[in-house]
Amino acid sequence: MFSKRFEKETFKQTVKDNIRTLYRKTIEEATPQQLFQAVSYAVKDVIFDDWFATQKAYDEADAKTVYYMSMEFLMGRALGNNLINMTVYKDVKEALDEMGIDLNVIEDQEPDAALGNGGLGRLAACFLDSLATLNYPAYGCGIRYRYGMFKQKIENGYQKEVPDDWLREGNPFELRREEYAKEVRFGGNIRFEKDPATGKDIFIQENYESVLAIPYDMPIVGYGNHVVNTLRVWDAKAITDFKLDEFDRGNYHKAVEQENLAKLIVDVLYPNDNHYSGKELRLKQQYFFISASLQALIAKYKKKHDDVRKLYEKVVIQMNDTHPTVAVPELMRLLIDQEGLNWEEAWDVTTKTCAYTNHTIMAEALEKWPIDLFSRLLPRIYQIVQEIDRRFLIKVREMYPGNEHKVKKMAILMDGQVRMANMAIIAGFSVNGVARLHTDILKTQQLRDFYEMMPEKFNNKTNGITQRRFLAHGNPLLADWITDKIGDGWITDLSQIAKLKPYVEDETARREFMEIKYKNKVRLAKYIKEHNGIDVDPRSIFDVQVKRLHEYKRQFLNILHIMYLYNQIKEHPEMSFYPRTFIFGAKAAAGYLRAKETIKLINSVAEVVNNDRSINGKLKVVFIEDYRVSNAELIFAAADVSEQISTASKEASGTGNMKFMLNGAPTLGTMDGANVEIVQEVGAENAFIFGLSSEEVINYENNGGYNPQDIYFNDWELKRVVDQLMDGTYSHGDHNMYKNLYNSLLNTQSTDKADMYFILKDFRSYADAQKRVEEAYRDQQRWSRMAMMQTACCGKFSSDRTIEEYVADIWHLEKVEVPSGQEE
Ligand code: BZD
Repeated sequence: MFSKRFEKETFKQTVKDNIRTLYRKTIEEATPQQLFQAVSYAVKDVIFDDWFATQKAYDEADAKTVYYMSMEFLMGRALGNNLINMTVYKDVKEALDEMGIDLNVIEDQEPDAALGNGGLGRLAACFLDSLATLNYPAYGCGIRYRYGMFKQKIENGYQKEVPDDWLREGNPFELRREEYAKEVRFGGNIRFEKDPATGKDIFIQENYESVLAIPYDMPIVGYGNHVVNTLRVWDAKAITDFKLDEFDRGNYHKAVEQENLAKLIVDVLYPNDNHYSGKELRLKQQYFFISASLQALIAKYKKKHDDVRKLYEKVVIQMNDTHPTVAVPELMRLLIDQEGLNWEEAWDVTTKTCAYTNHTIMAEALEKWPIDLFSRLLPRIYQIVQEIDRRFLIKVREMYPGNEHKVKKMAILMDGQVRMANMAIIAGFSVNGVARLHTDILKTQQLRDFYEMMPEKFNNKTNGITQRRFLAHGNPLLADWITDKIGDGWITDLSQIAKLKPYVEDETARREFMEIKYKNKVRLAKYIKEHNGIDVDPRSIFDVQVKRLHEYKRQFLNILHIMYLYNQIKEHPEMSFYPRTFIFGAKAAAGYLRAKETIKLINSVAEVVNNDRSINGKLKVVFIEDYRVSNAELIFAAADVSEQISTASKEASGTGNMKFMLNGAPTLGTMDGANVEIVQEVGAENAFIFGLSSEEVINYENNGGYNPQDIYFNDWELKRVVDQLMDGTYSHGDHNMYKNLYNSLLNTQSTDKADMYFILKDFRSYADAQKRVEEAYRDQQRWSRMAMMQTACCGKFSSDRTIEEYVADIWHLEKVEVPSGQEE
């Protein structure tokens, strides 16, 4: 149907047929949700033909495949993106229009696949899109959480978490593959025997619990190339079926337990980002999907190859942070216990197959499992970890004789804990950071000992984002305008967007660019009105900070500055002030007190400021509820200013920064993560940079911090803002509402250092940068140049570029051409 030419009438008929067979209704009678299902099934048929053709082409090419192992894939919605990548979005829109159906409304029926927290999970999704678009054989491997990232409701200014029942209406784009189910075992004890025939040790796991892992495959459509890769997410099911007629006490209890275990394992995504919680269930989730994925990939390899010692020639495993690191000992186990390799052979395979990406330097995010928990849950795996550690420490002592300090820092097992990052580095053949600054900090600070011992492993892969979702789909007006000017090559080669640079000096082009921005602001204003009931003026500056709520990301700095501006406007009503709309979107981990208090503060400031008629609407504050991939697409398109204000050295890369840039919003930020590279591409004159450098921050930290009281008592305007946290201004007189936030700045009641994230220290520099934003915006000619330069200079930040670097330096894959599945 979509092969060479899209056949509109056939498509329309298929949608009608689907409505009739699925729901026994006519188009007119169908609900929007039913229409979404019917359209999706029509699309899915076409995708499935290409899917099988792709797998066949890969099989024939016997191509090396990357397995991207990740606890998170933050996919967002599939329908619109699939249509974009099949290059039929406009055709389908037109066909549906003729049937009286609005594609936008249909798309809005689809729940986001929110199987991730934030940057790390969304990066995995962008990578899958790029891999398929670039013709590389790839699998994403993860978990099919029953409940994804919670839905956020704001009640009385507070965040409330609501379960995300994303599968309620069924997922039209998934395929259950019962025939590829794998068993995964937990707990019990290990007995070992000598094999009388070979004399080898055999390890037998007894008294274990087990679950059956069932894969669901989701198609990942490449752009315009008929490639359809696979995201494989695992569901869990009890192995012993409930046979009530075989009822007896022991069996019954065991059956109930296994049923519960299976349900529990895949029940819910842990909603913590950049924070390690140490929950047993989390480790179960990790081992569950890793064991199943590795069993499946070895079985697939063995269909075509008989020597598993050469696995690394056809398979590479990328571990997305340490969460999948149990892949190292599990691969060792499968190779030794199931495939009969000896230790040296298995180690050779494992260390040539596994690679590790680090996403954070935050100490509280490091995974360190208590040994007693780890060894109880994964007894055989623990034995293998002990042996990996033992052999590694021999090497450390050889290289650094007498240096037990090194041993202590680099061991996997230390102080009763299993340190997953150390294991990933020791076993991985590649260790990469996600932006240049981040990788440099890893080498010189966090992972310095490892870097000194094995520098050849370390490399940088600056993150990127897919322009297909965040421009072609999210900002169709700008996408069409760009294609008009420079052709559509940018869709698969973002470096071509540099061809826009000459237009920066073209006044008409600049006016058109700004008109598109304005229309996107109107679109967002409408969304805000519908969802928040707040009127915002699309002529005001849209100043946006959307990302997870975390202290190091400093939403607190942003809102303190808004409180400061409000004081100024009240005090000097005559002062010239360009109208601003401050837009926030952020979810806080459910147990993160200060983060939740920050949300309440933002909403309270919004309430006061938005309802103060005396300021003539100069200032508006909006907190967008339930920030997620689908509304992010609208938000990036409408932003004037991109707030990237993390404490320097803390944000490994950031990827939202790149999405704003793509959509023409200059960065207001610190020299942190990928901001550094953004500034390099766009030029310092086209960014608003402020604050301490990462060296300065690290310096303070190594010398016990700084004293925020010095600033507090010497800057009365800032002191007044901080005091307003406690004086009831934003709490209807309640003096305790923000005490955790207040204390985090100045002291005292807490065990943390005061102002750990240098908010007061950076405040003045931030306020100055904000002044420069206002000045720049007032000069619309200057601003339009600056805005256009963002889009024109963002070529580097495509995930296509990132993936090509992974391929060239780490994965060594080859492209496979795929004929259309429709043409057979
Ligand atoms: O990864 C993020 C970093 O904070 C960003 O700087 C970076 O751009 C992206 C992509 O590399 N890290 C996360 O998003 N981390 C998590 O979400 C996470 C989830 C569970 C446990 C620990 C961290």
